[in-house]
Amino acid sequence: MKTLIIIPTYNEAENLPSLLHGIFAYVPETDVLVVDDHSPDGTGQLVEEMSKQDGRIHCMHRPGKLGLGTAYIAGFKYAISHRYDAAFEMDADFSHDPQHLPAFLSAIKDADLVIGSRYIPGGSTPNWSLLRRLISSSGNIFARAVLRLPVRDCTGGFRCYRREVLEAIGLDSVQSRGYAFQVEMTYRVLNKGFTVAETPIIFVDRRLGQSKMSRSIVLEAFTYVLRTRLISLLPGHASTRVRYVHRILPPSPLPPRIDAPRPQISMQAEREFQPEQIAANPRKTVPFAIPRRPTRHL
Ligand SMILES: Nc1nc2c(ncn2[C@@H]2O[C@H](COP(=O)(O)OP(=O)(O)O)[C@@H](O)[C@H]2O)c(=O)[nH]1
Ligand SMILES: [Mg+2]
Repeated sequence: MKTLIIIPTYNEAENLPSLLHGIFAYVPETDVLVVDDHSPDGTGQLVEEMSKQDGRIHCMHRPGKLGLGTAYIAGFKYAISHRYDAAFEMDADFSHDPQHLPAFLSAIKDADLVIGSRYIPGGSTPNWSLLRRLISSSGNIFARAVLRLPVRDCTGGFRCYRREVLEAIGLDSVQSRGYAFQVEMTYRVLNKGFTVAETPIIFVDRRLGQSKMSRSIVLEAFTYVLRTRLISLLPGHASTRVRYVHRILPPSPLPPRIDAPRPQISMQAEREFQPEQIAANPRKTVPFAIPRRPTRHL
């Protein structure tokens, strides 16, 4: 199965080299597409340089910060036009642990969309504050109840879609950008009658860099859910509702942990980290080798 992992980035230069190392350590056969929104910290140049050294790494540059939702749409269109069989959504900040990737790849053989779920047995959010846990879980309960979705984690952004799904759901009319984007995609996929499976993930908070979560993103999700429910009550809509196909998968054994070497920058250098330095010499920030694709013996 030809697979693409789409990673939207905005100021993730600190995370990306070790994340790519982790991804290729667990799933060496996949390709990666980084969709960078002209990050001021030089993430785009860094990935550009890495892509010259490794054919599995691809980069899409956009002129400015255009939002997570549109970054994924651009990535999905790339996956469709390059005939990938499946495409992942994955964050750059290590909240989505590459160790879970093999479980997704095995689950996508029997499902059209696999969602990494924090809210099923085996899933968790171990280092979240009580407040963040409350916002996320109540948001999920609200979306599930109002839109009548069977999916436990409909805001989660660690996912794998089959290409046929991306081709069928009308990517051009997707409007949402933040957490609402994940809810909207889930709703569209289920309403087209595709099979959705949830696999448990342990979601850890970002180690480096800053979250781009904001109050307006939470508000967008709230209004999307209400608006969509109201529209579904209009005459003509109820009849289009299909039977949802949804499965909750048990935790599968994780592969042995492979620790990615951290970039060898001292605390001092990290504090004085200058974006221009990356732009001038990106290779300096990649002090370790990325695992190679295994040689095929035909
Ligand atoms: N291309 C692009 N990536 C973004 C944008 N906003 C956030 N991201 C990336 O989306 C992922 C999730 O964002 P993050 O800040 O971790 O959100 P949080 O996990 O909800 O706190 C990270 O890889 C970010 O770099 C954006 O406007 N454009
Ligand atoms: Mg994050």
